[in-house]
Amino acid sequence: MTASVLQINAERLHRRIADLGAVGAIEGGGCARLALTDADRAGRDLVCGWMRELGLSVSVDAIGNAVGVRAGRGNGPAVMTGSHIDTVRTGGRYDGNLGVLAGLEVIASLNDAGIETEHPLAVAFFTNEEGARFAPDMMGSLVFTGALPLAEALQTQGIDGSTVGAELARIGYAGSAPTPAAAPHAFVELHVEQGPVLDREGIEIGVVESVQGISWTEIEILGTSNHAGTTPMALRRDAGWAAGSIINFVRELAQEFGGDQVATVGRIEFFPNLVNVVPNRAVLTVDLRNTDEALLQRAEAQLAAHLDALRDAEKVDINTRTLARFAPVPFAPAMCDRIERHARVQGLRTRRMPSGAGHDAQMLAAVCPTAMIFVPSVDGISHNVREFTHPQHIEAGANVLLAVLCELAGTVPPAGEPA
Ligand code: HGY
Ligand code: MN
Ligand code: MN
Repeated sequence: MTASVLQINAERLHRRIADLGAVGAIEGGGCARLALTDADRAGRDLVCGWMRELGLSVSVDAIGNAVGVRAGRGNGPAVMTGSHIDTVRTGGRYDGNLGVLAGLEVIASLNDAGIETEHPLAVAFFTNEEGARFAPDMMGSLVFTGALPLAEALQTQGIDGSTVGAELARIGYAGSAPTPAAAPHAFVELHVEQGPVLDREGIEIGVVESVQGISWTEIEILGTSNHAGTTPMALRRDAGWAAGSIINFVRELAQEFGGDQVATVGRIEFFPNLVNVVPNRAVLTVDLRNTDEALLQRAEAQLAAHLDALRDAEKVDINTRTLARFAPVPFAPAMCDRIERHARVQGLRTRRMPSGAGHDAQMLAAVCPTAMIFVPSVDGISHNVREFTHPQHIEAGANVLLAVLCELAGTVPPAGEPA
């Protein structure tokens, strides 16, 4: 069989998605495998076992990224695919996982068909893509590509007071492979869209041309705790009220900007968090994103001005800490063309689009030709146990990935078969 007619084994891919989805399974069919937790370790162990079963040589680097390599005829840089297997606390079973497992399915299909490649093929999962426990997100791929120093990543403190370095060692994934890694020949990531566009338009394949800019800020507000019943409103320094003002402000900012602007306050804590005490401290996070860097900077400036106004109006102290800041990243046009061409050859409808979510591919794009393949998320739901992608779309995405990787890696048919 030649690579051009090769298809993935759908049943095997769905089985692996179900098996990995059972690790850290939570009610409603999702997974909770926050980075570097025991559940993440269990997922890592399972996937590394599958890599070894497929005959890949597996290496783990100093930030815990795992890479399985299938030898090619040549020994040049590998054509790489992959994603992440850590999840948010209310994760679905496709976010990240699909990209890694579809990569393994490509390897398994080439093994079954006895097809070699000129370039080696690699499948990777990157540490802490979500950034939910330890910010920033895409931490592993940042270190892999040299955009974040290893030492800085290892000393990052999480929302639970632990550190990346200690947790990595505790779960046994502080590897020895050097970082940054040598650049791959190319990188392609298959991922669920996590938004409503493809599902709404009835399109099977998204050709991702870019990833939008991301700005994460942690804001600490310091006021005065006081009695809820006896303290006149004019005498309050209410950190809780100030936090609420920020939540309202960012929603109004996004509505005023329109377009691709989005804004989220996802995490908030009050202290002492009691019904009858005016909060003296509030900590919250603001996630701002836009496809346009200039607009994202304008949104950040308007938020900063609002914080200044709060300092004056409520006499509170406000400290800010940047948790993540990435400008929009364009993908290689030739790689996008390649994905689009293979999808259309396979009779699939395609649409070009930006990614609303961050991905490891946006970091790999700095070191090699990179692009992404999206498949639809039903109702655009993600970071939610109800995340779902239809089996036929999973298969379509994996077959496009197979074709693109075979073209990039240069397939060599089995002996005796026509080229
Ligand atoms: O936040 C994101 O976009 C990704 O899920 N880490
Ligand atoms: Mn993801
Ligand atoms: Mn995610």
